[in-house]
Amino acid sequence: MPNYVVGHKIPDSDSICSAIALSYLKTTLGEETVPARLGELTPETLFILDKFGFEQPELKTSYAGENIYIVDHSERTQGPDDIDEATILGIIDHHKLGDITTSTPLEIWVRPVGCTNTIIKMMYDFHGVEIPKNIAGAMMCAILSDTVIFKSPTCTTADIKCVEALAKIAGIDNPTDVGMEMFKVKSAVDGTPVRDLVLRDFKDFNMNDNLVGIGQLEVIDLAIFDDMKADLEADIAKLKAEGNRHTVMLLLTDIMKEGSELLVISDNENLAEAAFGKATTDGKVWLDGVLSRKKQVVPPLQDVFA
Ligand SMILES: [Mn+2]
Repeated sequence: MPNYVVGHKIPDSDSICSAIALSYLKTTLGEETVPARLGELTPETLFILDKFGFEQPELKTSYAGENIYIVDHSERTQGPDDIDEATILGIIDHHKLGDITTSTPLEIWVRPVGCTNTIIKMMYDFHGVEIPKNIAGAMMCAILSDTVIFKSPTCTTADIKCVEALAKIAGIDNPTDVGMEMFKVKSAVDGTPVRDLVLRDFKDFNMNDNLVGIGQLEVIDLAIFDDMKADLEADIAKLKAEGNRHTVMLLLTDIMKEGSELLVISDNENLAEAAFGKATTDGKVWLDGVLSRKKQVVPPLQDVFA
C-alpha cells in the first residue's frame, strides 16, 4: 500500500506541484508514495502539468486507513473529510499553523516562505536528491504562482533563489516570462460559470467558531470583471446562505496594479472597516497593495473575530 501526498481542497498549483515533487522525493528515498488531489484542477495548474508533461494526480477524497503527507496547509477544514481516520506521516506547509493533530510522531517542515515548493526544494537539498528537469519546472511555476511573480508580500529571498535554481535545472532562461504566460492563462475567465470562478481559489476558515469563506481571483487586468461583477456579488451572497457562513469575501486581485477589490457579504456590516480600516460602498472596497489572502486578509480578520 503506497503512501499518499495530498494538498488542500479546491487544489491550487502549489498543492498539486507539491504533491508531485514530494512523492518523487519520498519514492526516491525508498518510501513508495503517490500524489493525489481532492478536487478538479484550475486552468493554471493544467497549463503547468501540460507544459512539463505530467498527468493529473489521482482524484482521491477518502483516506481512512491510509498513510498520508499533508502539503500546503495544516487545517482540518481544508483536508480530506476523513482526515481523522488517516495516519499523518508529515506536514509540509507555509501557512499559519492549523488545527491538525496526530496520535503518532510525524515529520514537519513549516517555514514562513512564499510557497510549499520552496520548502520541498530545501528537503531535496537536505537529502541530496537531484530534482528531475520536469519536476523542477513544475516547482518553479508553483512558486511563481504563489508569490505572484515575486510581487506578493509573502515572497522571500529564499523563494527568489529557489526559482533561479529550479529554472537552471529546468533549462528555462527567463522564469518571469513563464510566470506572465501562466497568469495570462489564469486571467482567461470569459465563459466560465460564475460559481466556478467564485470557487476557483476558495478557502473556508474557522474564525472563533464563525465560518468565513474567502475566494481570490488573480488577473492581469480587473476590467475583465466589469460585466460580471453583479453576478459575482449575487453568487457570494448565495454561497454565504448555502454554507451557513458568517461571511463570504471575494478578492479580485490586479497583479499589475498590485491591489485587490474586495467584495464582501457578511453578518457584520462593518467587518471590512474593522479589519482593513476602509469601509465598503455597496459591498465593495479597493484595498491598495493587498495581494495576499494569507498575509494581508486572514490575520486582520482573525483579530476582529478574536
Ligand atoms: Mn501554497
